[in-house]
Amino acid sequence: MLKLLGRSDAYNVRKVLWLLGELGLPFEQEAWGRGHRPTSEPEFLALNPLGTVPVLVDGPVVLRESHVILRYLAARERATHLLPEAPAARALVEQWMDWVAYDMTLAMKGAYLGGKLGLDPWREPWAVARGRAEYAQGMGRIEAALGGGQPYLAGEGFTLADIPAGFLVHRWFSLQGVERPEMPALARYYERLSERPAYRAHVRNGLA
Ligand SMILES: N[C@@H](CCC(=O)N[C@@H](CS)C(=O)NCC(=O)O)C(=O)O
Repeated sequence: MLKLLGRSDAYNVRKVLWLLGELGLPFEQEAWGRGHRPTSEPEFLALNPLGTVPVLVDGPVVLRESHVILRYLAARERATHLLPEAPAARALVEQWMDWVAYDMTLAMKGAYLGGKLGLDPWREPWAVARGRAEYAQGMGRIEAALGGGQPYLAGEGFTLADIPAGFLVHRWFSLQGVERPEMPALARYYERLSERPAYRAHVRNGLA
Protein backbone atom coordinates (compact mmCIF):
# COMPACT_ATOMS: atom_id res chain seq x y z
CA MET A 1 0.00 0.00 0.00
CA LEU A 2 1.28 3.45 -0.87
CA LYS A 3 1.94 5.69 2.12
CA LEU A 4 1.81 9.50 1.90
CA LEU A 5 3.43 11.49 4.68
CA GLY A 6 2.24 15.07 5.00
CA ARG A 7 -0.58 17.25 6.28
CA SER A 8 -3.63 17.60 4.02
CA ASP A 9 -3.56 21.41 4.17
CA ALA A 10 -0.06 21.76 2.68
CA TYR A 11 0.14 23.03 -0.90
CA ASN A 12 2.68 20.44 -1.98
CA VAL A 13 0.78 17.59 -0.34
CA ARG A 14 -2.54 18.66 -1.87
CA LYS A 15 -1.11 18.31 -5.38
CA VAL A 16 -0.24 14.68 -4.63
CA LEU A 17 -3.63 14.03 -2.99
CA TRP A 18 -5.27 15.43 -6.11
CA LEU A 19 -3.36 13.04 -8.40
CA LEU A 20 -4.00 10.05 -6.12
CA GLY A 21 -7.69 10.95 -6.45
CA GLU A 22 -7.46 11.25 -10.24
CA LEU A 23 -5.82 7.82 -10.42
CA GLY A 24 -8.19 6.26 -7.87
CA LEU A 25 -5.27 4.77 -5.98
CA PRO A 26 -5.66 3.46 -2.43
CA PHE A 27 -3.14 4.87 0.05
CA GLU A 28 -2.50 5.49 3.73
CA GLN A 29 -1.70 8.96 5.00
CA GLU A 30 0.17 10.19 8.06
CA ALA A 31 -0.21 13.89 8.97
CA TRP A 32 3.30 15.33 9.36
CA GLY A 33 4.28 19.00 9.23
CA ARG A 34 3.24 22.35 10.69
CA GLY A 35 0.45 21.84 13.25
CA HIS A 36 0.91 18.05 13.25
CA ARG A 37 3.88 15.77 13.97
CA PRO A 38 7.03 17.84 13.47
CA THR A 39 9.16 16.80 10.53
CA SER A 40 12.22 17.41 12.72
CA GLU A 41 11.57 14.05 14.44
CA PRO A 42 14.30 11.48 13.67
CA GLU A 43 11.68 9.05 12.32
CA PHE A 44 10.75 11.56 9.62
CA LEU A 45 14.28 12.76 8.91
CA ALA A 46 15.33 9.16 8.30
CA LEU A 47 12.95 9.21 5.33
CA ASN A 48 13.56 12.79 4.20
CA PRO A 49 16.58 14.58 5.68
CA LEU A 50 15.23 17.84 4.22
CA GLY A 51 12.27 17.69 6.61
CA THR A 52 9.73 18.66 3.94
CA VAL A 53 6.36 17.18 3.07
CA PRO A 54 5.19 15.36 1.03
CA VAL A 55 7.07 12.09 1.21
CA LEU A 56 5.77 9.05 -0.66
CA VAL A 57 6.68 5.54 0.47
CA ASP A 58 6.06 2.74 -2.02
CA GLY A 59 7.65 -0.36 -0.52
CA PRO A 60 11.41 0.20 -0.72
CA VAL A 61 10.95 3.41 -2.73
CA VAL A 62 11.01 6.61 -0.64
CA LEU A 63 10.52 9.88 -2.52
CA ARG A 64 10.41 13.57 -1.68
CA GLU A 65 9.64 16.55 -4.00
CA SER A 66 6.00 16.87 -4.97
CA HIS A 67 6.58 17.12 -8.73
CA VAL A 68 8.83 14.07 -8.74
CA ILE A 69 6.11 12.20 -6.86
CA LEU A 70 3.52 13.29 -9.43
CA ARG A 71 5.70 12.02 -12.28
CA TYR A 72 6.50 8.80 -10.41
CA LEU A 73 2.86 7.98 -9.78
CA ALA A 74 1.81 8.71 -13.36
CA ALA A 75 4.65 6.54 -14.71
CA ARG A 76 3.97 3.77 -12.16
CA GLU A 77 0.34 3.63 -13.30
CA ARG A 78 1.28 3.97 -16.97
CA ALA A 79 -1.05 6.96 -17.10
CA THR A 80 0.29 8.24 -20.41
CA HIS A 81 -2.76 10.47 -20.84
CA LEU A 82 -1.40 12.43 -17.86
CA LEU A 83 2.31 12.17 -18.68
CA PRO A 84 2.99 11.11 -22.28
CA GLU A 85 5.97 8.90 -23.13
CA ALA A 86 6.87 10.66 -26.38
CA PRO A 87 9.62 13.18 -25.55
CA ALA A 88 8.03 16.23 -27.20
CA ALA A 89 4.56 15.66 -25.75
CA ARG A 90 6.06 14.96 -22.34
CA ALA A 91 8.14 18.14 -22.46
CA LEU A 92 5.00 20.19 -23.17
CA VAL A 93 3.61 18.87 -19.89
CA GLU A 94 6.80 19.24 -17.87
CA GLN A 95 7.50 22.80 -18.96
CA TRP A 96 4.42 23.95 -17.01
CA MET A 97 5.40 21.92 -13.96
CA ASP A 98 8.90 23.38 -13.90
CA TRP A 99 7.55 26.88 -14.50
CA VAL A 100 5.46 26.62 -11.34
CA ALA A 101 8.35 25.13 -9.33
CA TYR A 102 10.97 27.63 -10.44
CA ASP A 103 9.18 30.81 -11.43
CA MET A 104 6.04 30.93 -9.32
CA THR A 105 7.25 29.78 -5.89
CA LEU A 106 8.50 33.17 -4.73
CA ALA A 107 5.34 34.83 -5.99
CA MET A 108 3.27 32.45 -3.90
CA LYS A 109 5.45 32.92 -0.85
CA GLY A 110 5.06 36.70 -0.98
CA ALA A 111 1.37 36.73 -1.82
CA TYR A 112 0.25 33.86 0.40
CA LEU A 113 2.76 33.21 3.20
CA GLY A 114 3.39 36.95 3.56
CA GLY A 115 0.17 38.60 2.38
CA LYS A 116 -2.32 36.13 3.79
CA LEU A 117 -0.63 34.24 6.64
CA GLY A 118 1.67 37.07 7.73
CA LEU A 119 4.67 34.73 8.12
CA ASP A 120 8.26 35.96 8.38
CA PRO A 121 10.15 36.93 6.29
CA TRP A 122 7.53 37.05 3.55
CA ARG A 123 5.31 39.56 5.36
CA GLU A 124 7.74 42.39 4.60
CA PRO A 125 5.67 44.85 2.52
CA TRP A 126 8.04 44.71 -0.46
CA ALA A 127 7.86 40.89 -0.52
CA VAL A 128 4.05 40.92 -0.41
CA ALA A 129 3.81 43.57 -3.14
CA ARG A 130 6.37 41.81 -5.31
CA GLY A 131 4.70 38.43 -4.77
CA ARG A 132 1.27 39.76 -5.72
CA ALA A 133 2.63 41.46 -8.85
CA GLU A 134 4.49 38.33 -9.99
CA TYR A 135 1.46 36.17 -9.21
CA ALA A 136 -0.73 38.40 -11.41
CA GLN A 137 1.87 38.22 -14.18
CA GLY A 138 1.94 34.42 -13.91
CA MET A 139 -1.85 34.20 -14.12
CA GLY A 140 -1.58 36.38 -17.21
CA ARG A 141 0.68 33.76 -18.78
CA ILE A 142 -1.98 31.08 -18.22
CA GLU A 143 -4.65 33.44 -19.58
CA ALA A 144 -2.54 33.93 -22.72
CA ALA A 145 -1.91 30.19 -23.13
CA LEU A 146 -5.63 29.36 -22.88
CA GLY A 147 -7.04 32.49 -24.50
CA GLY A 148 -7.27 30.85 -27.92
CA GLY A 149 -9.74 28.29 -26.63
CA GLN A 150 -7.38 25.47 -25.66
CA PRO A 151 -8.99 23.81 -22.62
CA TYR A 152 -5.89 22.59 -20.77
CA LEU A 153 -2.30 23.76 -20.54
CA ALA A 154 -0.79 20.98 -22.65
CA GLY A 155 -3.63 20.84 -25.14
CA GLU A 156 -7.01 19.17 -25.41
CA GLY A 157 -6.68 16.82 -22.44
CA PHE A 158 -6.06 17.19 -18.71
CA THR A 159 -2.45 16.28 -17.84
CA LEU A 160 0.07 16.68 -15.02
CA ALA A 161 0.71 20.18 -16.42
CA ASP A 162 -2.61 21.20 -14.90
CA ILE A 163 -1.90 20.00 -11.37
CA PRO A 164 0.68 22.49 -10.04
CA ALA A 165 -0.77 25.30 -12.16
CA GLY A 166 -4.33 24.36 -11.23
CA PHE A 167 -3.43 24.72 -7.59
CA LEU A 168 -1.97 28.18 -8.21
CA VAL A 169 -5.15 29.21 -10.00
CA HIS A 170 -7.24 28.11 -7.04
CA ARG A 171 -5.10 30.07 -4.61
CA TRP A 172 -5.21 33.12 -6.87
CA PHE A 173 -9.01 33.19 -6.73
CA SER A 174 -8.93 32.53 -2.95
CA LEU A 175 -6.59 35.41 -2.03
CA GLN A 176 -8.21 38.41 -0.37
CA GLY A 177 -7.15 42.01 -0.93
CA VAL A 178 -5.50 41.28 -4.27
CA GLU A 179 -6.34 43.21 -7.40
CA ARG A 180 -7.42 40.65 -9.98
CA PRO A 181 -7.45 41.92 -13.56
CA GLU A 182 -10.17 40.45 -15.78
CA MET A 183 -8.93 37.11 -17.16
CA PRO A 184 -11.86 35.26 -18.73
CA ALA A 185 -9.93 32.22 -19.99
CA LEU A 186 -8.36 31.76 -16.54
CA ALA A 187 -11.78 31.97 -14.88
CA ARG A 188 -13.18 29.38 -17.31
CA TYR A 189 -10.16 27.14 -16.63
CA TYR A 190 -10.85 27.35 -12.88
CA GLU A 191 -14.45 26.27 -13.44
CA ARG A 192 -13.37 23.50 -15.81
CA LEU A 193 -10.95 22.11 -13.20
CA SER A 194 -13.68 22.40 -10.58
CA GLU A 195 -15.73 19.82 -12.46
CA ARG A 196 -13.15 17.24 -11.33
CA PRO A 197 -14.12 15.53 -8.05
CA ALA A 198 -10.49 15.17 -6.91
CA TYR A 199 -9.91 18.92 -7.44
CA ARG A 200 -12.94 19.77 -5.35
CA ALA A 201 -11.86 17.29 -2.65
CA HIS A 202 -8.25 18.44 -2.25
CA VAL A 203 -7.86 21.87 -3.84
CA ARG A 204 -11.11 23.85 -4.13
CA ASN A 205 -12.21 22.49 -0.78
CA GLY A 206 -12.62 25.61 1.33
CA LEU A 207 -8.89 26.05 2.04
CA ALA A 208 -6.91 28.75 0.26
N1 LIG B 1 10.11 21.40 -3.24
C1 LIG B 1 9.36 20.70 -2.23
C2 LIG B 1 8.84 21.71 -1.22
C3 LIG B 1 8.21 21.02 -0.05
C4 LIG B 1 7.74 22.01 1.01
O1 LIG B 1 8.25 23.12 1.15
N2 LIG B 1 6.72 21.59 1.77
C5 LIG B 1 6.19 22.41 2.83
C6 LIG B 1 4.67 22.28 2.89
S1 LIG B 1 3.91 22.93 1.41
C7 LIG B 1 6.76 21.92 4.15
O2 LIG B 1 7.35 20.86 4.23
N3 LIG B 1 6.54 22.72 5.20
C8 LIG B 1 7.01 22.36 6.52
C9 LIG B 1 5.93 21.85 7.40
O3 LIG B 1 4.77 21.69 7.00
O4 LIG B 1 6.27 21.56 8.56
C10 LIG B 1 8.20 19.90 -2.88
O5 LIG B 1 7.76 20.28 -3.96
O6 LIG B 1 7.77 18.89 -2.30
